[in-house]
Amino acid sequence: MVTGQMMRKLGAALAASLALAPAMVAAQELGKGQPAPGQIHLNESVTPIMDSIVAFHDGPLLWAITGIVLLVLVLLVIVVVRFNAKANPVPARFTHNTAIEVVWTVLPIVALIIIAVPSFGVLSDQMTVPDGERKYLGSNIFSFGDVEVPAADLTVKVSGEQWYWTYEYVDEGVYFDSNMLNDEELAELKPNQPRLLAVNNELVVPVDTTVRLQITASPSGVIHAFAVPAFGIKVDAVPGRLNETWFNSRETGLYYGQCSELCGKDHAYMPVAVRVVTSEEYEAFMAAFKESRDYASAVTTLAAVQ
Ligand SMILES: [Cu+2]
Repeated sequence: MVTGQMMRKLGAALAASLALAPAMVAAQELGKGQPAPGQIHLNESVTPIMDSIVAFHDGPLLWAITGIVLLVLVLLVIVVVRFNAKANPVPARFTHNTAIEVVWTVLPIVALIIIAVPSFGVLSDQMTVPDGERKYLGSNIFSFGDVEVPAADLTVKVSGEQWYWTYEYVDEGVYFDSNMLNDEELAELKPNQPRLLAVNNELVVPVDTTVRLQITASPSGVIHAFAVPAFGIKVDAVPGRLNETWFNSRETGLYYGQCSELCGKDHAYMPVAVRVVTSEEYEAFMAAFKESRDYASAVTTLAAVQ
């Protein structure tokens, strides 16, 4: 019988997903700064912006989508049970019902407003570079902002090229290119780093420092998008336009992201890698970089990425 088979398949799928659950938890613990196999939640947050995104997702968004899915499921079950050909051999002939049309217009509007209110707060936080005065939402997205963030201390200009990123420390006047490592280079240079995410030159920034990002793309190029999930950043990189966002990472480490705008043939091969180091390490790196104007020799002041 078809239903029996379906039930058995459903049971098997349920058992499989339960068996996967411990693996998922372990995978998430590994997943700081990068995705992990079996991961089902967002990357671990290390910035106030990502805190608010996680709180928004786990709070109003999850409740809203769960409620909507259950409501639609109940409506579908009612339709299937009460209005199938056997239970309801003579269908009604009417095509309009003003009351129900008002309800199914107004209810989605209310749901969207409930989602929009905290969403706009998070969005304006993302787009407003800290001046030291403004307070940010952080994980309490229903506050009017109680997280203090220091004013931006460092400006990095990011440019999307075909197909890699360039980074410029605007105030220091030094810049470099960042290219993905292919499989041979990865095995040789950084064997413990993730495939398709590891790069030759990571962007180096200090911990607990507000970094202003100015994001653009090559004038003769196409639109890219600069994204680092653990920081809660995703901004379009548009030729001829300077978009701004910021992050302030509270933890050192290596954080990966990817170009998030379909930009062309190597869209999947232009990852973002940001290395957050202590301020002493950053000072030494930057002094060496300004002196030599060569990223490869400056980065030797830091421990090697393996
Ligand atoms: Cu791109």
